[in-house]
Amino acid sequence: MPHLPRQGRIVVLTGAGISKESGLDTFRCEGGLWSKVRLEDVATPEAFAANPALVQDFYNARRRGLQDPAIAPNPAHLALARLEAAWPGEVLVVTQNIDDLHERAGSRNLIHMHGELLKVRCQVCDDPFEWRGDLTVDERCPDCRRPGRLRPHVVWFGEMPLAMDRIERALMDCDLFVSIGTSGNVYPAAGFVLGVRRAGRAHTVELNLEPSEGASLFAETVLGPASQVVPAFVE
Ligand code: BJW
Repeated sequence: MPHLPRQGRIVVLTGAGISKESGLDTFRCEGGLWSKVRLEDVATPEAFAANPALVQDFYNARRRGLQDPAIAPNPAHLALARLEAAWPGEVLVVTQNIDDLHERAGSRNLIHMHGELLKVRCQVCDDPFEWRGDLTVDERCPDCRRPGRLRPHVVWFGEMPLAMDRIERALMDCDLFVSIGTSGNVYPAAGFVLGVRRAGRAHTVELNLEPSEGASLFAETVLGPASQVVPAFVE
C-alpha cells in the first residue's frame, strides 16, 4: 500500500476479474460471457424490448449460478473488506459487478454502478427490490400489480450507470484510486482514471491479470491474479 495520510480517501474500482477466481465468468476474456452470447441480444434496452424472454433467461441463469453454494468471495474480496474495516479514512468500493461477493465478504461502503443481479425493478414503480428466483415475462409487480413490467436491476449499454454524482465526487476527492480486474473497455468506468489524473491529487494503481486498455494512464501497475495481488497490496 503506498504511503497515505491516515485520513486518506481510497476509491477502489472493481470489475469482473475480481470475481473470476470465485467461479464467475468475465465478459471479454477467452471463454467469457460475450463469447457465448451476443451483448446486442441481451445487454441493451432494445434487446429487452425485442425479446424479453431471452434476456430474462440470460439473467435467470446467472442468478441461479450466483446462488450456487460453490460461489463465494475469494481472498481479493476479503482483503478489500478488511481494508475498509481497518483504514482510519474512507474506503469506497465502486463495483461494475452485479454479483454480491463484495457484500458477502463484508464490504459496506459499496456502490454497484451497473446494478445488482439479485434485484429486479418495476419499470413503472422504479424501486429495486430483492429477487432470488427466476423472473418470467408476465410476472406481476408486487406493488402496482401490473404484469410484464419487471426487469433485471442492471445497467445495459446506452443506460446511465447508477450513483454517478456520488462516484464523481469521490473520484475528485480521493488520495488513492485503485482499479482491479477490469479491462477498461466500458465507459464511463474506463474514464475514471483519467478524471482522477486530471484532478491531479491521487496516486493511481492498476491491479490486473493483464494490462487494461488504459494501463498507461496508471502511475503504478501490478500484474497477477486478484486473489494474490489484492491481499498483497492491501496488507
Ligand atoms: C483478472 C482475472 C483475475 C481476469 N484476477 N484480473 C464514451 C464515454 C461514455 C460512454 C461511452 C463512450 N463510448 C461508448 C460509450 C457507451 C458505452 C460503452 O462504454 N461502450 C463501449 C463498448 C465502447 N457505455 C454505456 O452505454 C454505459 N452508459 C453510459 O455511458 O451512459 C452515458 C454516460 C456518459 C457519461 C457519464 C455517465 C453516463 C453503460 C455501460 C453498461 C455496461 N453494462 C455491462 C452489463 C451489466 C449487467 C451484466 O452484468 O449483465 O456491464 S457490459 C459488461 O462490461 C458489464 C461489466 O460491468 C462491464 C465491464 O466489464 P469488465 O468488468 O471490465 O470485464 P471484462 O471481461 O471486460 O474484463 C475482465 C478483466 O479482468 C480483464 O482485464 C482481465 O485481464 C481481468 N482478469 N481474470 C485479476 N483472476
